[in-house]
This record gives sequence, structure tokens and C-alpha cells, in this order.
Amino acid sequence: MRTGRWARRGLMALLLAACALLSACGAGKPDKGERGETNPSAVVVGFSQLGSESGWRIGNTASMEQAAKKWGFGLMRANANQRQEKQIAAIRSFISYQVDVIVFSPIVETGWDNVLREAKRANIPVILMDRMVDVDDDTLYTAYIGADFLAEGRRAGKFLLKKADAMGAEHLNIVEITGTEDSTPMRDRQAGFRWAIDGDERFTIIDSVTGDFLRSKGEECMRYLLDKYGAQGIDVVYSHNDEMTLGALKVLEAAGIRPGQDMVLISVDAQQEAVEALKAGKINCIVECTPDLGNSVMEMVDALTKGKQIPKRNHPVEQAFTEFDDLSDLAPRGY
Ligand code: GZL
Repeated sequence: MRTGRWARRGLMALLLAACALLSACGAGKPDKGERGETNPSAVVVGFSQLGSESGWRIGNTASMEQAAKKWGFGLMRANANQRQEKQIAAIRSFISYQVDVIVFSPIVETGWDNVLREAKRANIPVILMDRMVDVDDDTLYTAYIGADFLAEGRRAGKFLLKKADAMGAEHLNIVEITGTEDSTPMRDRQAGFRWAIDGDERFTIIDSVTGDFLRSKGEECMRYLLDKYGAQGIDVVYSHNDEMTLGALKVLEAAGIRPGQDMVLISVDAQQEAVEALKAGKINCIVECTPDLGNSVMEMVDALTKGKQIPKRNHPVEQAFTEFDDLSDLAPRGY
């Protein structure tokens, strides 16, 4: 793309030499594509993953690694362990190594303008995977691929409308356990849910606390909410991901409360462990959020390296799994 074949051979040698440094800061060696280490024409992708906070995230990383291997692309990986500054440092290292494309999942929406301007000046396209950025100039990224989180929130709310009808409920108190503040999934799952139930007098959201998408914090949040409102004061728990839901579920059962029966549980992601709880009647609805974005990302990378245009926004098809569905033939989730 930007350098001749010989320059790339030199660059690849530099890449290999420098990756020892990257591995020291949590970034992996650039797995060479199937065309082998000596082939300098292999496309190299710089991938900054935000962390490994959930089954979803681990599945997403695996999806990227499997797809890079399938496409024969080199993958420079860096795990930021939930730290934005580490993502920014990794992106800067990808720029200095002149990778062909940068892919990253921004942990929060703000604070990316400067480093994305540096990538643009270096003429390296950036694909946002899974989460969005809030920047003044949307030419700072080439494309977004990930869930429509507003739609996910709306699916959660629409399930609750149906559940309230089935219960013949006159009024339901809702507590919300949110994901990482200022992240796209947190903001839009919150907004979409409210959009769906807005104006329906049967529902009151009595509290919203952040669990940062972590199981341990989901436990803490549920313990706090139970202490504050008591079991009788909470009818519905809306949790932005399965890890937090599974943490909350453990606290409810320890308190002698039957999750899914005494309290309605609505979750997001659909990781296997949560699906098993749904089948056991302990969760009432799980809105799917697929982590399997790797192949679509690599298709976009391939198109970009061939000079083709790609759509700016790309959403996978997703659904919801609920107590009203026959889940007997639901395939294993793989995460
Ligand atoms: C959603 C993703 C969220 C998952 C969580 O696309 O960003 O982050 O819902 C993960 O499990 O932590």
C-alpha cells in the first residue's frame, strides 16, 4: 500500500525485532499469516483489545485471532487490561510499525481524537470493532463494525412489556446494573431500554448502578441494591451483560431469593453459562450480542488493502432468547 516490497521486507524485519518490546507491554508477537514469516507481502493488522473482562471479550479476541489466521494476515495484538492509556500506546506502536490496518475496541467513547489524527496522518485506516468513539471528525476512522446497542436495549425493554403482560403486573420496580460508564454498550443499552418502556405507567426505574461489565462488581451491585431496597422492593433486574447478571444471581440465591421467579432477570450477551441459567429458569431474557466479529473485520481489512470502499457502519444480525422461546435446539454459543 504505502511502501514498496523491499521496503516492506525491511519493515517486516523491523517488526519482528521490535515485537520483543511489544510483548513486554502485553502485546503479542505478530502471528505471521499462513503465507509464512518470510513473506513480506502478508498484510499486518494492529489489534488493540480493551481487556479480558468477560466471556464475551475472550470470545471476541478468539474470533479475531482465528480470522486473521484463516485470512493469512499477521496480527499484532495488545491487551489493554481495561486501561485507555494502554490502548492509546498500542495504537501509537502500530503507527510506528506502519501496520496496514489498525483495529481496536475503544473502552470508552471519548479521548481518541489525537491518536486517531496521528493514524490518519500516517495514512493507516482504522476500523472500530465492537464500540464507537465520540470524535469531532468522523473521517478519523474508516468504519465501525459491532452491535446496534440501541436495538439491544429496545429488545430488553420489549421483553419486559411482554413479561409484565403475562404477569398481569400493575407495577414493577426496576433496578439497572450498567456496564462501563461512557462506553457505547452502556450508553445505548440504557437508552434503548428506556425508549421501549417510556410512558408505560407500570414501570419505575428506581436505581441504576455501574458494574463495569465485571462479575465481581455485579455481585457488589446486587448486594448494595438488596440492602437498600430489600427483596420486596425490587421486581426486575436489568443487567448490561451476563457476567454481572451471573454475579447478581449468586447474591440473590444466597439471600434465598429465586432469580427468574421472585425477581425478573434481563441480561445481555448470551454467553453459554448464562444461557444455561436461562434454560434453568433463573434468567428470563438474554439479548444476544455476538462476539464473533473477526471474520467480518478481516473481510473489511482485505477490502481496504485492495483499495476498495467499505460501509461506514456495519451491524451483525442479533436476536433475544427468552423464557417464552423453545431453546431446546439452541446451538452451543462458543463463548
Ligand atoms: C458489547 C461489549 C461488551 C459486552 C460485555 O459489544 O462491548 O463488553 O456486552 C463486554 O460482556 O465486557
